[in-house]
Amino acid sequence: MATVMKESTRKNKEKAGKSAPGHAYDATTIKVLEGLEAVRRRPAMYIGDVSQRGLHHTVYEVVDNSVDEALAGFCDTILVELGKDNSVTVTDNGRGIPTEMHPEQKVSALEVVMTTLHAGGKFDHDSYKVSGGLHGVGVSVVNALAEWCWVEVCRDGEVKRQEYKRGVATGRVKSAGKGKITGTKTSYLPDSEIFTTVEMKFDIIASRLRELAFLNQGLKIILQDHRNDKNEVFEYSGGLSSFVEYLNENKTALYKKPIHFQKTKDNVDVEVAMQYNDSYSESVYSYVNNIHTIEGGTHLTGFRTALTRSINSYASKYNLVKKNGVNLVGDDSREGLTAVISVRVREPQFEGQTKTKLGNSEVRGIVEAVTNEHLGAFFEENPSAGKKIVEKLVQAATAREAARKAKELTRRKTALDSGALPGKLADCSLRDPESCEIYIVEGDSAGGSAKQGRDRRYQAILPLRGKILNVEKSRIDRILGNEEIRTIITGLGCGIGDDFNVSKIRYHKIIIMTDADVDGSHIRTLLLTFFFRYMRELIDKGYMYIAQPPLFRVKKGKKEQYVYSEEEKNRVIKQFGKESGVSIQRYKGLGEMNPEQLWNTTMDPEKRTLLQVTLDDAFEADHLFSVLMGSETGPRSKFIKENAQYVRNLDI
Ligand code: 0RA
Repeated sequence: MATVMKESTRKNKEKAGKSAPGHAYDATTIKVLEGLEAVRRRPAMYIGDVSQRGLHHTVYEVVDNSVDEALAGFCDTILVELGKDNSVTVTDNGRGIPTEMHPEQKVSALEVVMTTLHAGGKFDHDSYKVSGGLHGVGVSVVNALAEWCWVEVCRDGEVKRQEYKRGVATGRVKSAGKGKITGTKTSYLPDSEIFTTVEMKFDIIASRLRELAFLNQGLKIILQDHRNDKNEVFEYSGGLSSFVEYLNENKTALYKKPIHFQKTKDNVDVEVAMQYNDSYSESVYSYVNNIHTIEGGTHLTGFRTALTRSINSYASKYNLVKKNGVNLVGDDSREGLTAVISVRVREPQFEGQTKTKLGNSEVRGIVEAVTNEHLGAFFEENPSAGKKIVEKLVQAATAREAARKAKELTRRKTALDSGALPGKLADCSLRDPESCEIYIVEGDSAGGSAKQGRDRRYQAILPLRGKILNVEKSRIDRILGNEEIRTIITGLGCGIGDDFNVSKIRYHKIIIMTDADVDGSHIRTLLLTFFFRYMRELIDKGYMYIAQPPLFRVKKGKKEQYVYSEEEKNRVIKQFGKESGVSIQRYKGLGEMNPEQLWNTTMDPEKRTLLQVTLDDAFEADHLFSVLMGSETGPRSKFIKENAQYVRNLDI
C-alpha cells in the first residue's frame, strides 16, 4: 500500500540501552548481554529503522518463525493478535520451540533462541532458511527491543513458559500447566524507549499476512485487533493463483484461470502463477523463501527468458507473428502480464542495495527449465488462450514501435531528455539536485501564488493545467503524447521508459501540491499512478512527497492559526475561547491563499509538513491503483465502500 509518513519522523531515534540486571555473570551470560546491548544500541542495524517500518518488522519476524514451521509441514494455523496496550501475540500450532537443555550452553533451548543473537528457531536444518534482507534476524532481536516478552510452548501435553524484560530472561523456563495442542505462543510489547511509535497499524500487518497466506497455499492466518474488534482471516486454497486473481481484480483477464505450476528440481522449489489482462502494465512479483525480491534476481531472469522464448516459439510454430512483420522482445511479452514467481532455496544469497536480489546462479536455469516445460504444454493444450495472448503481444510490439517513433519525434521537437526545460517551469537557481525541490501544482492560479511565495534559490514550480492522462488506461505511445506528462518528464530531467535514469533527476524532493477537495485528490492519485507505473524508483528512493495545505484559518483579534484537520480546528477554537469573535476561514483551494500565506503554511521548510510517499508493499499499491484507476467500475465502487477509511488514508 502506498503509505505516507511525516518528513519529521524519518530520523532514527537510536538510544543507548541500559545494562540489564538479574543474571549471574558467567562467560555465556556476558556474551548474551553484549549481543543484546548491541541490538539496543544500534536497533536500526538489525531491523532497518526504529520508525513505523521497523516496528512492524518485529511482527513479521515473529510470524516468519511460525511460517517456517508451517513450511516444514507441522503447522497450519497462525493467530496474530494486536492488544489494547499495543502488545502483539502470535500463536501457532506447530511442534513448539524445544525447551530441553541445550547441551553446550546448559540452558533451555528456548532461552537460547530467545536471548542469543542469530540463534533463530531453526537449529534443525535442512529446512528453507529465511535469511538476508530484514527478515531472519532472529526473534532474540525482537525480544531485545521489547519492554517485556513471554513465550509459552506446548509440547508433550505440557506448557512451559519463560518471561523476559528488554531481552533478558527474568527467570527460568517454568511449567505452566497442561495443554493438548502443541504450539508456540509469543507475546511482546515493543519498547517505547526504542521506537518512535509503538502503534501497530492493522492495514500494514494485514497486507503482509495476506501476502504470506497467498504464498503459502492453505495456511490459515487470523488477524485479531482487540483495540477495535477488527478481525480478518487470510486463507487461500488457490495459493499463487488467488494472489494473481487478487492483483487482477479490476482488470479484464484474457483467459479464465491463471496458469499455475509448481515443481521441485535440484532442491529448488519453483512455483509460478500468471494471467494476462487487457491492460498495458506489467505486474510481476518475485519471492524467495517468502521474501519479496524487489530487485529481482536469477529466478526472475530465468522466468523472463523462458516466457519470451515460449511465446516466440509458439507464435512462430503457428505462424502468428510473421504475417504481422513484428518480432516479440522481452518487454512486449510482459505487457498486461500479472505474475507471481515464488521459489524456495536452501541457501539463498541475497545481493543488491537492499539485499533483495537473488544471486544464486543455479536458480536461473532451474526456473527457466520449469517455466519452459509448463508454458510449452499450456500453449499446446490451450490454443485459444495462446492465440489471445499472442494477439495482444503483437499489438504491444506494434505500439512499442510507434512509441519509439513518437519518442524520436518528441525528442527532436521538445527534447524529452536533452536538457531543454519546459516553458511553464519556474526553475530554481541552485543546480545541486540534493538541495533542490520541485512543486507540481494544480492549476495556473495556485502556480502563480507558489511562484511568488517560494524561495527561488532551491524551489522550482511546475503548474499543471487540469488533469493529467489516466496512465492506467493508456499505452505508452499515448502517454508520451500527453502535453502535461511531457512537461513533467522534461522538467524532472530523468527521462522515462528505456531512457529512465534516476541519477539525472534534477530535484530530490518532488512535491505534489493539490487542492484539498475531490478534484485535488483525484489529480494527486493520477500523478501518483503515473509515478508508480513509470518512475517507480523515485518513490523507492524516497523522493516523492505530498504537500499539506491547511484546511482552515482560525482567527480571533490578533491571534490567528492555520489548522490542518477538523480535530485541530476544534482544539484551537477551544484554546482561543469559545465566545464570539472567533472567525473561521475554510480554504477550499490553494488559489484562495496569497503567496505569503502559501509560503507560511505549506512551503516553508521550517513550518510545513510534508508527507513522504513510501511503498512497503508494492503489491497492495498495485492492487489499489488498478482498483481506483482501472477500467472496471464494479470492483471500484465495492472497494470504496468496503475501504472508505483506507482510501481516505491514502488521500490525505
Ligand atoms: C526447531 C525445532 C522444533 C521446533 C521449532 C524449531 C519451532 C520454532 C518455532 C518458532 C515459532 N514457532 C515455532 N515452532 C517450532 C521441533 C523439533 C522437534 O520437535 O523435534
